[in-house]
Amino acid sequence: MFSFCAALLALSASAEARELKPASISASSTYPSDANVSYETTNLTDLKASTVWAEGAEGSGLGSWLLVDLGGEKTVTGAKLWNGNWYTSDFWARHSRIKELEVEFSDGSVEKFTLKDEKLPEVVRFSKPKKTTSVKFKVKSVYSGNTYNDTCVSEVQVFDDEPPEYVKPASYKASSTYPEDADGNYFPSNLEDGLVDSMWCEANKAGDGVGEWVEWSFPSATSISKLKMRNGNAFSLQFFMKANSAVSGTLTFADGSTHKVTMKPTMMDQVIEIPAKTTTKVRLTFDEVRKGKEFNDLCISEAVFLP
Ligand SMILES: [Ca+2]
Ligand SMILES: [Ca+2]
Repeated sequence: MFSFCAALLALSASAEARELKPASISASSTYPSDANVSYETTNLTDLKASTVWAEGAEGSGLGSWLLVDLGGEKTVTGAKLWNGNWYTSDFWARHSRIKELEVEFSDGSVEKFTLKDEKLPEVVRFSKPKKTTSVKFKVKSVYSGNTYNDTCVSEVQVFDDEPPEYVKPASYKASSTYPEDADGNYFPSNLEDGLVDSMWCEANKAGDGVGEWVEWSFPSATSISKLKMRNGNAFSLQFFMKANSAVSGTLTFADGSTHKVTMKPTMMDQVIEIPAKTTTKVRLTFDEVRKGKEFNDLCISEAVFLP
């Protein structure tokens, strides 16, 4: 649908914990960048699954590692890895992915995981909350790429033992969802992965997104008072201008009451205050959209409700 790699997630296990912002990430080696593509470790936390780190060692990089410096002692409970090269589904198959992963903490203790060979973000949960100043991810074995030897990781998140800042939905519904393509999927769960190049897009060919909706269902009645979102296709300004974005909508709560919201025409984070409401679900129906220059589909990159 878009001529870039949207990074995309299916409904998958997510850590019920809060994401930590690493101070820095270093690596045992990094594949040399060329004029067009960088493989630097900064790509691991740039909120884009379509940018990747690749190891620069001989062969498939066994023993290569990534060291996430937490900038002080933190209690970590798990991590989420976008394993492999998520630039496109084709590139994902071309490059090697981590199979056996060793996680080492700053006290030298180690936990071992075997990752799945699937283009899905994968959560690894540590056996118990661990106090550490760093988390080292070490490649013990790989699933070989069909074209290249180099092992890639596209994005990394590390979690602590606090609840997430947003109300985590139990499930989503949508009026329509754009079909998966070479760039990935457009499921509503992309609204809460923290990434700007994964999004929900509607699939109504006749319309521009007006009347389309997304519904968040919470595990129990929960108080919400803010909608935090990244409007449109937030991959880049260029792509933001190409696809439709939301201008206004109506929130409908479990009791049938409604509240109108207005969204700013920006791909940056925005927080929309709403009257505090305790509800088991909320539906956002789009009333007005801003037309893109190239695709007549409404996309939203991130949208979560805050207490
Ligand atoms: Ca990235
Ligand atoms: Ca997203």
